[in-house]
Amino acid sequence: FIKGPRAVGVVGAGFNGGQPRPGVEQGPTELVKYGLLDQLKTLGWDVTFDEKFPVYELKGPEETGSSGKLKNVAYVSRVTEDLANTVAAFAEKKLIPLTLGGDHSLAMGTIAGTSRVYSNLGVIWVDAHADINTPESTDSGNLHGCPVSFLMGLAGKVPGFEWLQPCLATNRLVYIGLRSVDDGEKKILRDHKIKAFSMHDVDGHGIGRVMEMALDYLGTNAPIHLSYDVDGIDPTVIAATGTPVRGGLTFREGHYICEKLYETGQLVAMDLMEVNPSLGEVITEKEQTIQVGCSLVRAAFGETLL
Ligand code: 4U7
Ligand code: MN
Ligand code: MN
Ligand code: MN
Repeated sequence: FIKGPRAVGVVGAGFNGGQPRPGVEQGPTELVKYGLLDQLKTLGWDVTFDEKFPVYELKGPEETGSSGKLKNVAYVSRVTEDLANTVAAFAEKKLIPLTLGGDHSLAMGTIAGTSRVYSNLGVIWVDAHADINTPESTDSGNLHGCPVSFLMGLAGKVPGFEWLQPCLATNRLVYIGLRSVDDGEKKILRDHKIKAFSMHDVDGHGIGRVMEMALDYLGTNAPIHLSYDVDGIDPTVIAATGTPVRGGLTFREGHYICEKLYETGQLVAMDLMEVNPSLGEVITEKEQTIQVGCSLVRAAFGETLL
């Protein structure tokens, strides 16, 4: 279905500076160790990889400084700027950049990179979270919760991030899978009328209809960048990720999104983010029962996902 050459440029982005849990920088190494590159070759893809594979090291303590609430500003900025150049170079050569994360702050780099090469780029953002906090709205200060606002220019001018100019219009992104959106983020989504299919919408319409609506919204000829945070999928399937949230996409729903995009031939880049091989929480049946009990009562008393 893919038009043009079947060539993929794999970028290993072992990086954890956008959030506090170590281990996510090992995501790309583990994916490759498992055989991902050979699997792509078996599918008939010509696979190129970036020589920076696999880990983005911290240069020194000066990179871990804060700006307001935001943490590790210089570190995240340096790595994402570098990543933008790598991704843009692959895209210019008509390779499909496949970036293996690493935490989701990396999407500042990947989407900035593809947006340089493709005009009218659309983004499908699969995630439990909206990742659209601004320097003002963020509680955690973790930049993996902020990439969308930076890309859209909603973060204002952030000292240290001069390289990143607004490159994604608020009407060129669609979310799928949301179920843990901060109050400040809900307001941003409403104010800018950003297209979002929460898990409630996936339940109501089915994933087939959701994808139809998402593609219809972005345009059937638009190049599409898929930014896939594995925590969009339910923790019963994807446990080894830093910010799991129950009630996510099933194994099949998660795959359907990818399959449908392949079928359209519109996929021009993909990120697979937030794989943290060192995590995977075992929760007792008692804890789970109490948590789900509270969650059911909150749902019956007006808690909404968006
Ligand atoms: B991820 C959070 F407060 N919204 O800003 C934040 F809930 O890339 C979580 O989607 C962000 O995993 C999660 O820290 C970022 C929090
Ligand atoms: Mn997430
Ligand atoms: Mn994310
Ligand atoms: Mn996460």
